Amino acid sequence: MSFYVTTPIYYVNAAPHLGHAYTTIAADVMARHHRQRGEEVFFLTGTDEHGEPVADAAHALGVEPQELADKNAERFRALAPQLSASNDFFIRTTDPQHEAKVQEVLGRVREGGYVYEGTYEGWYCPRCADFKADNEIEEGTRCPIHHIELTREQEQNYFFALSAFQERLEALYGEHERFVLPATRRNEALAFIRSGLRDVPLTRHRLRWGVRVPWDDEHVFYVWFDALLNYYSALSYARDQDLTARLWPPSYHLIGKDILRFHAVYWPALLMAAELELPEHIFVHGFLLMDGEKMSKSLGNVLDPFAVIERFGADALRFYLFREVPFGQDGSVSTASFELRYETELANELGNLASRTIAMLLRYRGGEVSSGALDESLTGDFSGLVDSVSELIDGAELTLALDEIWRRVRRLNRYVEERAPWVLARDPANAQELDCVLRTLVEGLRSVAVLLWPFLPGSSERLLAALGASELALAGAALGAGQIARVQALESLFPKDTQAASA
Ligand code: ME8
Repeated sequence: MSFYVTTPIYYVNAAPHLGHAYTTIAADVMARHHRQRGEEVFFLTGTDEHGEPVADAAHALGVEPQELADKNAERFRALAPQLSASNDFFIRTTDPQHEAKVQEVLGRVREGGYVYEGTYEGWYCPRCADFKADNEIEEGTRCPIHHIELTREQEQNYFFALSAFQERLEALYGEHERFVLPATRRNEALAFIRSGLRDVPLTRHRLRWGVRVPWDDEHVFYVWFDALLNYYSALSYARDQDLTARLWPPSYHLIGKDILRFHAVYWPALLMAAELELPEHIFVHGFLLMDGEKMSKSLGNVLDPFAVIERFGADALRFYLFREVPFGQDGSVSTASFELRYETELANELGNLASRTIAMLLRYRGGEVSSGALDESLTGDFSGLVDSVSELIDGAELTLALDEIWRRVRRLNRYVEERAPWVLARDPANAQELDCVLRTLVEGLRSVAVLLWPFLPGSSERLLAALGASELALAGAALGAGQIARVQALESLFPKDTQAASA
């Protein structure tokens, strides 16, 4: 079994921000979960460095595009480890191996008869690097996404015969209900296809900053075709050996809703033209809305991922984003709601559960955990949990998966209150019962920690180390599958005094 997941490659025209962090974390959660299943996983992210978005930004700064690309690509590369993202490779579209692969594949598309010369005339947004159809234009001939004025382009181009794939794309959507997820995005893409596909420019004549077209020196490839092919090219040079046969096609492309058409329409058509297998799923998430209506005292009013990580750690950011905004939908994020969730959920619910459980075992049993059966009043509430979390993550339902686990964190907290070990500890006649309660509790804690690892990798590892149970495999995640012998003291997982955390 292999699992290949990608993020979009990000434009290097500006610095990384929370939106980029969001998709990268989502891909990381999926990658980590599949590694826990023992699958061969490949997680790809990187930067999109050609085309007008970058050339124009460099021009405005008075530097060469390559210089801007080099500088900002490093910032994106550095973002991944800051987020605790475990990507297997970081691709840059200025990598010579990528450029050669783009030339090879698009040369093949031309040989297949899907490329012809023509004149493009129409509206173009240089920030999207996108040709806009008349019905996509905002009032005042503006871009519906960037709200800047569109330019009128007329140039001699090579075209990609997208319209030749009309029927095959409709058939693809008919046969593979879950090719694009969620269903609302699938319907949107299908409606676009059904409205009638027009051929699109494959090359640009005026622009110099791009991959050279091998059959015509005057042209570079249109940046979107160059960019999309990163998902394919990376496998051929990320390692010493070519991984394509082992890992192609991708299991999941994760993207934001802004780039749906490129991925859900152009990309499968291009792959069909190149006779390559299609990805299994494209999951389209919503937008994080950063209006920050409510201001937090310590973080200001814009949720800056770097500030959050520095003060609260990457885990807290990872958790917050998937708790706060249902993955797949748009949703607002703010520093105030971040701090609220940190305190009420991470610190009070999970952090306290861990510290109380360990503290009671240390106080009443010198850290030793007895062996024997678990308390059936709790085990029933955990049955089927591992499978349901796996199923949800299979469908990229990250918020629902996290919610399933979190309901068990809350269940464990209620269990502590129900069984009140501190009351049991007063009477030696209850020793057996106390042993059973503590054993059940610590095993429940282990189970949720293993399941939470994709979301909270650092905290889960610390917690599991304190439980002397560092095994992360999902096969051993179920409540009752483990046997903890003794626990060790654990420093607060989510300190409320975050100055201390960052010190
Ligand atoms: O489009 N909320 O790059 P890009 C959620 N280079 N996600 C967001 C977001 C927000 N507010 N803002 C950005 C490009 N994103 C192309 C992609 S792929 C072959 C080429 C995330 O730097 C989201 O994943 O504009 C979105 O699709 C992506 O960043 C756009 O990044």
